[in-house]
Amino acid sequence: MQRILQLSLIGLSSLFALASGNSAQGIHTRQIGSPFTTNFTMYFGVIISPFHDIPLYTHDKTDGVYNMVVEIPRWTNAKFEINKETAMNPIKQDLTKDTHEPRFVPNIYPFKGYPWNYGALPQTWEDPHRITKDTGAKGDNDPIDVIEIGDQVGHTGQIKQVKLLGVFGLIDQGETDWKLVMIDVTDPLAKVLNDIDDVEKHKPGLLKDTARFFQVYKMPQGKKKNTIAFNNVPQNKAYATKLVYETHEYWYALVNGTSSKDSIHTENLSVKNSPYKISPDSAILAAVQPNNPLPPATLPKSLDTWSFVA
Ligand SMILES: *[C@@H]1O[C@H](CO)[C@@H](O)[C@H](O)[C@H]1NC(C)=O
Ligand SMILES: *[C@@H]1O[C@H](CO)[C@@H](O)[C@H](O)[C@H]1NC(C)=O
Ligand SMILES: CC(=O)N[C@H]1CO[C@H](CO)[C@@H](O)[C@@H]1O
Repeated sequence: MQRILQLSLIGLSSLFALASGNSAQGIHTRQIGSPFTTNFTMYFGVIISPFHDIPLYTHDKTDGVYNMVVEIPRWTNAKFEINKETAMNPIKQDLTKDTHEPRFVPNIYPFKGYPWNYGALPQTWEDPHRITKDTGAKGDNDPIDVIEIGDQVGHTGQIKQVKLLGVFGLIDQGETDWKLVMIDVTDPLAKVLNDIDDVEKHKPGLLKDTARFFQVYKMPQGKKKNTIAFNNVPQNKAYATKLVYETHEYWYALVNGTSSKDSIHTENLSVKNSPYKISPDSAILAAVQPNNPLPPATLPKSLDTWSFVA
């Protein structure tokens, strides 16, 4: 399996248009439109899919270090995410279900936006056609989510190299939505944080408050309190590692044409045996608008306030 999934980084580097070196961290982004509007779109490379073409493993399967795509920087509210329904899966701001306006997560007292850098692991997929045994709920149809607990405030579109510490089994509105707890390998604490128990030792309170955040963060919009599997207790690194491998297999079955992709865009430039592989001179890539970053729109006034939930 591992052999099949391994990507030729050398071949890929030309697609990535790397600034230097051959790591995924050097990937350029192309921005179109104003942040905090429905137009905002951030593409990766010239052009690749951050969902399918950025390798999951930074080195190989054995060292526990992965590439993370940062979607939402710490202390911010805009719900940026890898967009599955757009070709080449750029980052866009999620829209509210009812009014189709850009979605913001409220400031849940005492938090300001998201209390950690938030994003996803590329080349993973929580298969909605499968019920997860330990949660009793189906997958949420997204790449697996990451909370990155290091000191550095990240930026949207950043590729971080992160190590795995554990995982929360969030059941978000009836779907399994794992939240991996990870730390940037360059963080001063990365060397002493090796498993979930180390987090409480060095960052007391963080896990407990993270559990509460996920339970209540949708309540201000009138949604039910979320539940967390295993009585709100995060699982350890060994458990989380198995999940990453499993969601990586599910992703591979998605892009190799085995699993039904439904509305997901699976075009990619690098996945071996993928019927969705396209060439760098494809019309799909040529159709992407040129770089045209515009200044951000004004944030909603509601983001200057706190929401209190019982
Ligand atoms: C989005 O882009 C279109 C076309 O360029 C423009 O007419 C519209 O005003 C933009 N919308 C926002 C919210 O910026
Ligand atoms: C597709 O991926 C799945 C999951 O890894 C694997 O079992 C299957 O053999 C693969 N099929 C092809 C044609 O590569
Ligand atoms: C979904 C999609 O765009 N699939 C395309 C992927 O690339 C192959 C080969 O270029 C095409 O045949 C598919 O239509």
